[in-house]
Amino acid sequence: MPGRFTDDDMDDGFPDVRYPESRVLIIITGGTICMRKSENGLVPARGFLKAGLAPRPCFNDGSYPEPLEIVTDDNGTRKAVQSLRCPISAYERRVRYCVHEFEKLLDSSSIDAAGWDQIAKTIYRNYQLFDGFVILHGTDSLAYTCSALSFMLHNLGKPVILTGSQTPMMELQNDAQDNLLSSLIIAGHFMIPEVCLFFNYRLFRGNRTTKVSSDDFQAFASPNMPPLATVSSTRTNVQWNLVYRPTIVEPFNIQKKLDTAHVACLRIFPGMKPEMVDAVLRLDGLKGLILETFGAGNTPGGPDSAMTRILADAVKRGIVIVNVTQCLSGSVSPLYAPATILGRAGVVFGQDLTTEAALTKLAYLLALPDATPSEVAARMSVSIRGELTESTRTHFEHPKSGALTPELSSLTALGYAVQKGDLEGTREIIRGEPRWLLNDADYNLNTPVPNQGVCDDSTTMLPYLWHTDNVAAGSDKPFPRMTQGRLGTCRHADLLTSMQHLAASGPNIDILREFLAQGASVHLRNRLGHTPLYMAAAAGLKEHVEVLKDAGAHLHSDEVVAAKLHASKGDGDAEVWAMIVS
Ligand code: ASN
Repeated sequence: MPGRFTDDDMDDGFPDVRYPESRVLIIITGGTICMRKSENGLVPARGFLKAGLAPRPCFNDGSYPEPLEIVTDDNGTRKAVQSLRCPISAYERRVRYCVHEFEKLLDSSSIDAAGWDQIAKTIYRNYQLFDGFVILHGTDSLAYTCSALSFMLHNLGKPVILTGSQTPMMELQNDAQDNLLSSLIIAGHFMIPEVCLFFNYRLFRGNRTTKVSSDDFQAFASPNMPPLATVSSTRTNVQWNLVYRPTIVEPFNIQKKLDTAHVACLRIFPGMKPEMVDAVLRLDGLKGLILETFGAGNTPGGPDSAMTRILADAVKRGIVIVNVTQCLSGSVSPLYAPATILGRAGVVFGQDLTTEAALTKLAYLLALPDATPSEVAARMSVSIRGELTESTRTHFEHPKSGALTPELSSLTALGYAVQKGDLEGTREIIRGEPRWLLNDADYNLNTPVPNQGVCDDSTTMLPYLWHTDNVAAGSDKPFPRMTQGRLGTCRHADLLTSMQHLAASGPNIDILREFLAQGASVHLRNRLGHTPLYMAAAAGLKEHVEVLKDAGAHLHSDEVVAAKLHASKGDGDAEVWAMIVS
């Protein structure tokens, strides 16, 4: 029965595989979504889980599962908190979640760098316990917080979705319920390793957003980049080819303490006195300025004007000045003389950065240890988290021609090469557009969980991968379960998941490294709930385990019990099991 554990499952701590379960932590910082009326107007109120979520059937299937543990401080102190489960989704998966409310809930107009640290630290402490994170936040400064977090969270491998609402959850007609429910479902179903903003049926890359309405339900826009996903009545459509993935083989980490105290933002207007700009640039301790210019990056005055001299002098004094446009969409560029002159004066072209992204990026870069003005300036005009469009960069785009199509046969060949340990063969298949292959493989999937119960894990997946190959080669069936498979019963998502798992337990460690370097997720789990790390340990592959751990892999909470059991019973390679449970 859905929601129950079978006897078999209870042995190893894994839930009923027919309905895999994801765990999501909801972090509440405040905002209209959790507000109630007071004599001073709307103010954020505590007790959101009990008052706002538990009474609503879409957030509570009535099963009242065991409490979940969350980590509350840097010493690793754990606290058990009530958890709730959403009903089974259209993807035949359940999302179980719990809530962490900040001590002091804010109207987001009061958030600052300390608040961003608090959010980043909460994610960091609880990273290994949850599959994804949803952050409830007011809309006023939401685009700033999304941008700041996108830079602060290094090598993020899991979804972090910020949302809020224009109307409190407690109002009869509200946008709070849909925004939160969709965010929860996306965080619990789709491995989008980005800081995202969800609002009004659209999921955006957070650092591309800006608030465009103070009262419409459509409060946010991402003028220079299409949404990462849209939610319609029947499905969530993820644009996998747009999803940004870290490709540095390092674990998740955070950078705290953005330097918002030494940056400023100034909007140019017709007739603005140069002295005014000079006064800002001479503020005590100022290290960086975002200059909001006209159109494609223009300011009043020519090469010999007072304005240009003031800006050039400030750059010489070590102040990083970044040119962004006042327009809602488009980029700054040296198209017109005024912008070209600014560039010659040392003002950095911020391309199509939003002001929110430019300001928080500058505060982030200035806070990095040993940041020099020239290094900060150089990094401001290149993308570090997909926050701007680099004119020369094309690798997020869908290939036009000449590249491998994501057909099942190609994936089968890839699976064969991975399994054989054929690094050159693997490279050959993914050559040219490596990221695209991984991205586009799941671009077509959109469904991370198969409906059919045929593909149980990567071991049973293997026959599917080998099936076409063997049929083509006219050879015998190498796997006993091969005949169970019919091509087409597995979705591409299973195949993609399978690739990572095959690489994690395959013979050639360099293939695993290659996959990681191309942005493959170490957190994707197969239908039995197993991570690549678990599969590598089960195969007794010490070096693979080390590489995966270096890339930030960890056991899912569901796997810990089983892994400890294997370690204590001395199953397989006890030393390798011990490496992942310690
Ligand atoms: N003032 C509120 C806030 O930003 C606005 C909202 O959330 N809709 O906290």
